[in-house]
Amino acid sequence: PQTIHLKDYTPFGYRIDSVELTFKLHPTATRVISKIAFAPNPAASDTRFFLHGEELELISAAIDGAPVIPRKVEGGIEADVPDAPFVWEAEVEISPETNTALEGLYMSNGMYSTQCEAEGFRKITFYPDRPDVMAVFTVRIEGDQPVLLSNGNPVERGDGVAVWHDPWPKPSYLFALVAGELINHPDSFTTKSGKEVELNIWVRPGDEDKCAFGMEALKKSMKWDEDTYGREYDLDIFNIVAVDDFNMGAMENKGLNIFNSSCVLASQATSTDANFERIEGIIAHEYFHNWTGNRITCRDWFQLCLKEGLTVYRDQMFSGDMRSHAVKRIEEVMILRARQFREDNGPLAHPVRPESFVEINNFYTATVYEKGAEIIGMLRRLIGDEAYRKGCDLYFDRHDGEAVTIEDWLASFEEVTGRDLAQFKQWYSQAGTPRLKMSETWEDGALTLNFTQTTPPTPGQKEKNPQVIPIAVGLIGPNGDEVVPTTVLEMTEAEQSFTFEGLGARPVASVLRDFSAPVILEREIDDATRAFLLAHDTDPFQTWEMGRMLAKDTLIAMIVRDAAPAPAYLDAIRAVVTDETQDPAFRALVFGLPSQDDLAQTLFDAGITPDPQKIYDARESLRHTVARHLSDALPTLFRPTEPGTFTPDAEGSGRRSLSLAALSYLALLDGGAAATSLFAQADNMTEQAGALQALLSAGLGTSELQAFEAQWKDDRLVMDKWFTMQVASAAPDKAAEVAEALSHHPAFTNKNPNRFRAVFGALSANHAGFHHASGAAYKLLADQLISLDSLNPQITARMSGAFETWKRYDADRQGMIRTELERILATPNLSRDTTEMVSRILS
Ligand code: DPP
Ligand code: ZN
Repeated sequence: PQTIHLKDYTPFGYRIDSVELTFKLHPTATRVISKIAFAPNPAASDTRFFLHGEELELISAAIDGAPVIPRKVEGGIEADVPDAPFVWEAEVEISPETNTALEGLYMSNGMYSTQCEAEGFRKITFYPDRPDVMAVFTVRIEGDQPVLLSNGNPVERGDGVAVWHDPWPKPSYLFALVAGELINHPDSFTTKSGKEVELNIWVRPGDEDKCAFGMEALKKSMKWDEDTYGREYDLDIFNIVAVDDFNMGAMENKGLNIFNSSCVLASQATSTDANFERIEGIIAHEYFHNWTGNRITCRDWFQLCLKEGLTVYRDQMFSGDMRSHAVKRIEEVMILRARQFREDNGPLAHPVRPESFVEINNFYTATVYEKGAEIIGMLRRLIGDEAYRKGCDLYFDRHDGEAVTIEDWLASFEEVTGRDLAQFKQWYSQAGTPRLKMSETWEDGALTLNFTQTTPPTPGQKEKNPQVIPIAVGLIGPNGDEVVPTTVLEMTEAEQSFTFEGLGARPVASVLRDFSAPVILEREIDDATRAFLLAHDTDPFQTWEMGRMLAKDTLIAMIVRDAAPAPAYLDAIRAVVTDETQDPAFRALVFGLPSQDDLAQTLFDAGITPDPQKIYDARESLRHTVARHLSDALPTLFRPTEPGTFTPDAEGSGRRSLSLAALSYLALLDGGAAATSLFAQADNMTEQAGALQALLSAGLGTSELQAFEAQWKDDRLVMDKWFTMQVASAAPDKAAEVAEALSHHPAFTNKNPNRFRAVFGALSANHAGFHHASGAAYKLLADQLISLDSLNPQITARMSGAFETWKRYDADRQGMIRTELERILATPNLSRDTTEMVSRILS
């Protein structure tokens, strides 16, 4: 397969004045007729007329009305064209029903749907399928489905036909079409300039009672983008469609967002609080793309973070405004560390703006998304809120309707601030997580913080330069009062010191408040100082972080030295979780233990080969100790929601998360009595699933598991939870067996990405089970990936990331994993997606 390089970018030789598409829908023989007005692009030097096309049967083609036979070339076709504007016409045939890759036009449960990002449009018709070619589309759909949707505004809605016109120029990856028997949940929104917009959420019959929450989230998002960024919606209609078979979470197609049903359908009985929170965030994310992604898009796929990092940042701020910034920030850091730091530490590490790729689908990563969002947060912290908003306004004004680059984005901020962002820009080009070492000196009322930054080598990048690191610091006096409020230190050198003068007594420094930069802070700090910060810091992230470090150190000592759990940790968490003055959601977060994967990475970083079984045993042992230590407090902390009072808001969700955290410890003491009764009484999925989870993780719950299946066998999304919970809570020596058995369950199918992930995503997330010494889980996952690859390369490639941490483990495990990876790679006709991923993991 061919490697594509950022440095090789050249503009396309033609611009497009208009696109007219006609779809004659048929499950195995859909006809797509295209009429495209091209004109030479004066800005381009390469005049080759190449159109992408894959898996298309060409029926006919014509240029300016005269039939032509284009030349077939790798990945598409070429033709000789006039040196003046011309009209290209083509008719192709495609087969949506047999399209299991879920890319292009495909069928899912009897409905037609599309997914074109990144390069799916080339499976629909011949086209310059690249984001820098933007055009105005008119789409005619002929089909006997009652609902026929595409982008833009409806022009004609008749029997068996619909015509849609999208006035905003867009790249092909934002094209969408949906046809099926769908029911809408309608509403409307009046924009700040008084324009009324029709809103719809379209679902399969039976799901119409699960749309109200998503609709509220959409309206809040529309309002928030007006209030916070001054961005207004720009069409007469905004449609959202729920689709069962979908590779991603959702897709921001212009005016027609398509969602994985798991990311939009919500109800008290079937969705957990975490589902509600995620749905609200994803609806916002896709809506926000209308400006950051659609109106202004990416010049090429190397710039993916331009729209994704920024839009993730925007959805994070939205969720913080809707819920709690403190809790949201802690959750973001947990995800960043679990996914992005993990990626950055292994063979798949890559810059936020990669320099080359084989298959772009492999770069929809935690690095592009989550680290991309952190970069926006750092930029804002460095230049301040006002300059950030001014820079955004300038970016929107200057580039509306264009396909641009990271350089264009940064130039807007350089202009409004007069700053040179050249060094800052390295956050986009340098892979790897910077290590920030800190020491302190205290002399004559002055506290000096000395920092050193280094970034370890990553694939293809041995040498690293110092980066710009905003370090938010506050100082707490010995009596617990804050003596210096949060100050942002701007580190630009490899080594740098910052001094705070005129201090009476030596304060304790609270460093990297709000996790002000995506770095690993290495700081000598004793348990007493941590406990002091945990009790007195004004920064919620730091208090949580201190609790987390105490927990981690305790676990590491238990794993490495068979130490007993540290009293400092046990006392500290008791103080926080029983403190009724604090937010229950925050207390629940402090209650949670670090993940096994996190502990494995920490051990590896300390030069110790992680033993997954030992990690599991230590964590289980600590769970029992915490349960006993807090046995008096648990019954009061466990407070089930009064039947009939459920609300899916931050307040209710926080209360339930603390209560359920308590329940999971209680289940270790009471033989499952409290959980069993909650399971029977709960009127919401959060508590029903939480009770079942508590039972399963205490080794109980067999009959509840059966009852759950009987109750929910007809609900696809709830059944995904049923599959996941069993694999996630299986004992290390049983995990592969449980997953294997579930893969033979009549409701299992590898054609539905949600179901496949429910079982095999859960298997790879069960750390001790996946890495069990028998190697059974490695083999099972490899078998599954090999059979999935020919159906759905995108999901196969993504899930092969389960092996990305293989170099952490002992020689036996490494040998077994290498065997499986090589076996996958030797599969005949392995997809480009999986070939690239597995090769990178092995290298
Ligand atoms: N649908 C994916 C997202 O919104 C890709 N654009 O992030
Ligand atoms: Zn996105």
